[in-house]
Amino acid sequence: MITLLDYGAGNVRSVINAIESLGETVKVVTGAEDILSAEKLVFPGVGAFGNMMRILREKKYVEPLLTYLRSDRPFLGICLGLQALFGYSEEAPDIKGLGFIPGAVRRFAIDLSVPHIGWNGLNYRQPSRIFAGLQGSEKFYFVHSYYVVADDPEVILTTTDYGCEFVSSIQKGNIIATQFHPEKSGRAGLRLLQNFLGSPAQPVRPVQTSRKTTLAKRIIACLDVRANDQGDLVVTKGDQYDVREDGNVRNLGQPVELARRYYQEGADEITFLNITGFRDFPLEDMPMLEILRRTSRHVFVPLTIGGGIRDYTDKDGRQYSALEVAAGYFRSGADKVSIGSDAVLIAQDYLKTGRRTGHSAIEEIARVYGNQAVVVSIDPRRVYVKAPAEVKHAVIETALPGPGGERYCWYQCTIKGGREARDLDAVTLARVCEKLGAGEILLNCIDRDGTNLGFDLELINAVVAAVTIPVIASSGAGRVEHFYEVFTATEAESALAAGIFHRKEIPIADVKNYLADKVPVRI
Ligand code: 1PR
Repeated sequence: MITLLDYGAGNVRSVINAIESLGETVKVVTGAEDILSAEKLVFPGVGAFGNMMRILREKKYVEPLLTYLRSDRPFLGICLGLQALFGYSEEAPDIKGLGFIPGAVRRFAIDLSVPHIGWNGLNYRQPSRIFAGLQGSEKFYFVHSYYVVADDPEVILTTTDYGCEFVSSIQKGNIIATQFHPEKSGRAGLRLLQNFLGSPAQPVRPVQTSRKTTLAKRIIACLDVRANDQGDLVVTKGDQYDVREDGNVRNLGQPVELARRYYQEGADEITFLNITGFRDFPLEDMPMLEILRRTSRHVFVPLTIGGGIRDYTDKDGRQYSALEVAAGYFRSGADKVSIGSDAVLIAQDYLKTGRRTGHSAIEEIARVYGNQAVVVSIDPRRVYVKAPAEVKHAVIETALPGPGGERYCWYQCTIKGGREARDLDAVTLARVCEKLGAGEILLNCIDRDGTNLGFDLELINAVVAAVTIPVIASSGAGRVEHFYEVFTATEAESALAAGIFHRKEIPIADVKNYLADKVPVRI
């Protein structure tokens, strides 16, 4: 029996699913006595340091936790569950951590995108029983803006390189904690988790294959989901967002089965977009929540869900906040939520006043679940102009002139799945959303969607240059070379595709194998 400390702010579903998939049962802590009587305690922290410590204090978990840690019974902290062990964090300087491990938690001050999101390797500093069966070259999933600095080098188990070398796991007796998420790190993560859960094995130190670790470029499979005319929820795919063929919604498969297939084929992440979410109320859309629940039982890479994340008033006048909608998704197994239409409206409001309200969906979800949990999905379309001065938007000079020979264009944001164009450009939207707390940009392109012509590199470069958060390049992938192109001609951290995977034109493994000796990928 594994005891799991859920303080109510994060997605513990994926950790429970991963532990259960290894044949263990999980008891979730409901009171301090559960911590004190635990035999093996797992603490998956999610969200923000200050909020976490505040809740731990309110629930009177701090002392029992310290008692448990001092007794040296097996403990596995994950992500914020590692940071909680330290006394001080730059994320919340006024709020004390547990102070069990001397040191501090610092924010990345580097030249690369922050948060550090994605699959990175480990430099093994010491042997540990949790490394049994690992080769040394495996990558694990990270998502964080802060890292721990341990005063005592003896506790450092692994480090990882990302702009600097930081501590990615620690061990002190039976207390182990990782900055990465084993429950989201595919087979390698499950192995590590199994090593923790099982009876203690001989400590091993895997052989390292390279001197420094590298963050892999991520390949993301995207599943656009909606009900077809018969009312079944299907994975569909549009051509420039038109998902109908001969009047019917294209049906390219079942969401849960496809997600599982992509996980097995090596997808680094899976994104579900409820593409009619803007007109339905997602919390009433039980099938979508059920899809997430079922998927997260078998898929151990990050899951993002988008569609309909906004404030909502139901027919009886009851109001739901976007945060409540997001919470429903997180509880069902999502790791990140993606906000589309509402992000455009939020940004337009912000630009009108120049002030944050503190209550937008982006701000509220980021505050509770952390910036890394908030993706903003942008659906832009090219608009050509003869000269930059014609519009007040971010205009680029394009190598692909318009129908009238125009040499300039801007990217107009749309809402409701491309149905409504707004007076806002994609570059400004990305910039404002970063300011409000978004952790990642999912950058679609309506002109390229479903065309197989390759990614719109000009759009991607313009947005990447405007923000410091990671950008997912999306729309237009048709050949393996397009992935190479997007990773070498732009600084996009990941590339998302849909049609070529659904139609089995190019398996994910072929994309990875093609890239393997050219750009860092997770094999
Ligand atoms: O506005 O917050 O409710 O969110 C709705 C979400 O649904 C948005 O993220 C929006 O992008 C998405 N969406 C809405 N309508 C459509 C449509 O296709 N009619 N899908 C749609 C957008 C997602 C793309 C696609 C890539 C790759 N499609 O990410 O997967 O273009 O396709 P490809 O590789 O086949 O070219 P809200």
